[in-house]
Amino acid sequence: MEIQNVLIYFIGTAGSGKSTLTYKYQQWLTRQGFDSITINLDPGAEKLGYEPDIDIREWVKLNEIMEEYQLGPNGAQIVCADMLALKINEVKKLLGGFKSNYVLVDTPGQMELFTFRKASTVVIDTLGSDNAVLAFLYDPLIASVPNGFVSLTMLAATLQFRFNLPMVSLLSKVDMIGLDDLNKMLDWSKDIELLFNDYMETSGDVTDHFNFELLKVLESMELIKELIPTSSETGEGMAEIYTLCQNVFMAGDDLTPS
Ligand SMILES: Nc1nc2c(ncn2[C@@H]2O[C@H](COP(=O)(O)OP(=O)(O)O)[C@@H](O)[C@H]2O)c(=O)[nH]1
Ligand SMILES: [Mg+2]
Repeated sequence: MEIQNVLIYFIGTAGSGKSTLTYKYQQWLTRQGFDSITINLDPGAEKLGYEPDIDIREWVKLNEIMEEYQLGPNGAQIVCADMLALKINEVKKLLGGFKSNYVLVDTPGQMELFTFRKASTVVIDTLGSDNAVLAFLYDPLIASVPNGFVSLTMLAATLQFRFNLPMVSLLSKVDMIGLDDLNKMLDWSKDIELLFNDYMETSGDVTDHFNFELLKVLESMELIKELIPTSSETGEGMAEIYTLCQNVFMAGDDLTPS
């Protein structure tokens, strides 16, 4: 059975590896015989490292907005984030010209701009939310301590709350970390008691602000679930991303290349 225009939004904190993974996952899909296209939604991207098929910078560019409105980078980022919504119909028009199994969306470097501005809900609705999935990247440099891990999970919760879309959770850049750290994060993602105990051990007297019930709620919302280790450097995890997205949209049916 063939599906078309499934949208995967790669979302994560700045530097978590969204752009690199967008490109590497496209290369992986191509090798498997699947068509895919990439959309860059980051108006501030200076070097993407790949040529997106559709690029928001054609219409909205951070340095031009800074100049035109006499703004610093922070103010201009906000204007850009809102202008995404004004130009998204152009993106949609171009998208209509492609026939692809997968549309890989590389989101803005500063995640909070995409998460909190109303424009991003317009973007998601316009491009089509029926067949969209969020791929949330846990940056291992943040997630390797318990409070970093929990903070990222709460960010994921915020995304789920804002967009109400299915979400898959990936641990990115795993080639950069040691096996002990990797196993620790994977264990936390499967065992909230272990996460809680490690948190208590490392956080000393600030534990008043945190309790086990919160982790139970996050787990019951399916926000703490087994992380998929990925690396754009080694290619680890690409097949697993495919399988996860498959499960979201196809209830596990196999998808044969067109
Ligand atoms: N070693 C390694 N570096 C990575 C990986 N993914 C991204 N990077 C590097 O991390 C930095 C940030 O990546 P980028 O994709 O631009 O992150 P973004 O801000 O989330 O789009 C870049 O220098 C990348 O080369 C990975 O899987 N392994
Ligand atoms: Mg990027």
